Amino acid sequence: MVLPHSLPLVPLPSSASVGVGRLPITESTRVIGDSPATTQLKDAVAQRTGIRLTASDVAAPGAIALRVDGTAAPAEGYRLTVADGVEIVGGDEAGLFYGVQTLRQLLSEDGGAWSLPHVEIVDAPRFPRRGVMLDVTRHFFDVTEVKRFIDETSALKFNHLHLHLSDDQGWRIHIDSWPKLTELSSASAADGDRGGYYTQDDYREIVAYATAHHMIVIPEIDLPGHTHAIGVAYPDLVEEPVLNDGLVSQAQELGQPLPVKGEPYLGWGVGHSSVRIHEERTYDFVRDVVRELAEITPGPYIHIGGDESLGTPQADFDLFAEKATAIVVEAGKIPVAWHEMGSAADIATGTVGQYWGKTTPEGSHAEEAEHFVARGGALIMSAADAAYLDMKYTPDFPLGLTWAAVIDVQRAYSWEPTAILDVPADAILGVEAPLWSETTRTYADVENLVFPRAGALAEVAWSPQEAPGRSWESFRERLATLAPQWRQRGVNFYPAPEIPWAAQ
Ligand code: TNX
Repeated sequence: MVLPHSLPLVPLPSSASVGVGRLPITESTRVIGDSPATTQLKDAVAQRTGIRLTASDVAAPGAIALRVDGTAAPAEGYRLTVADGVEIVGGDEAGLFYGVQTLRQLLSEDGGAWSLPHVEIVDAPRFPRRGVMLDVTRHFFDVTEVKRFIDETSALKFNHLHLHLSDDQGWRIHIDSWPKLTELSSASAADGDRGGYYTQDDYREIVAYATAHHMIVIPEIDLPGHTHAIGVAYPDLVEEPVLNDGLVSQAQELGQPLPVKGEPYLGWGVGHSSVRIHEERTYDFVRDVVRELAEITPGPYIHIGGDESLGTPQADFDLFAEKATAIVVEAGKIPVAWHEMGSAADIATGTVGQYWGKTTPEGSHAEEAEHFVARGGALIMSAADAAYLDMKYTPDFPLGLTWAAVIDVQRAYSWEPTAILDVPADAILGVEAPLWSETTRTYADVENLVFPRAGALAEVAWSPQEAPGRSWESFRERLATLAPQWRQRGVNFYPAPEIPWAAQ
């Protein structure tokens, strides 16, 4: 018998049974259905096999039929049957899209002939939130690169894209009411590299592309710290830099400059900047930025930052957290904040916290994160020593940092998001894997850190713990089968030695 987990699938489906035969896919295979997923399927098959499938309105032998039926599968779920023909039934359009991603991974070639294994898959995600984050501030990635990131992460069934749009090194989204942000503060990036920014039309284009791939975009404006770039454009909004010991010694070690108010900051140091907490103009600014972002963001969330505000006095930080989250609620969106904002007693009800502490919490991290739940919110788990895509794979890996951990593929795979904090299981929305971009000077560098670990995190977020094959041994065999697909699509993945990579 062929075991379900021997299927070449990442993430692992909830259940699968495998038959013995195979269904050939040829020029004469027809595609039936009128969903946008039909075109996505045809494009994916053409890209992988060179075969351009044609549409048909009527049943045809061996055809691939796609449809949505809300009674056949839950939201984002699907059933995929391969026998004399193929049927994919999505619980909704997203489910159908995920069924297509599964079919893509199942295609294989033997002696020039393409086919699919006979199989019956019933699948749905474990967590509703499966996110990736791209830091476009420390280094900037243009619209084409962000679309590539969406292509490759949505193929792994990620459904949220968090864009870190502002930080000390640059401001990356045009705001009509505060035009100097992009005029004066977008050209810079870490290490003196080239910056850039998105016009609101660029941003809309990203959102539309993400939507077509069933990803919700979460824009982040990081406040009240990580705001040096705001002061390059509008000096009256920010305080003088506060130099902490860690910052000074890190700058010395790396040979990087220290922040100077009003001048672009090109180093990697954190925790030195803060907006002015007691100026009403600061809140005019936050209100305008949030309003403009809300207008171009169809998704329900706006991320307001909150991490590492080491230069902001605690009481001021808490006051800011309360005001800023209330502003997001007023703008009709759900606030998201890094877990530190959970220190604020009256953080807006329903705010979603993003936990970036370790898998064994340190200091006040757990308490802060748990406070979001006490305030009627929920949590996204981004444990830095497991889910951070910017950590090195090995101690001497050329890209990445090590402050949280060295994270090989097995470590990214082997953690349990519900086992970290003392909250009810349903308070955990899911997982987000962030890519911070201090060390990634090109998009090829980004791909090298993201792949293959995003595959591991996709499985943590999608696959039920009890599914047969939800184990490292099975995962490494299945992950190996993605190599030929990634190579064909030009994905610059790191061929980690833990994985028995397939030649083809
Ligand atoms: C911490 S974790 C940060 C970022 C850095 C990252 C580098 C968190 C919410 N903030 O500002 O880019 O470490 O790993």
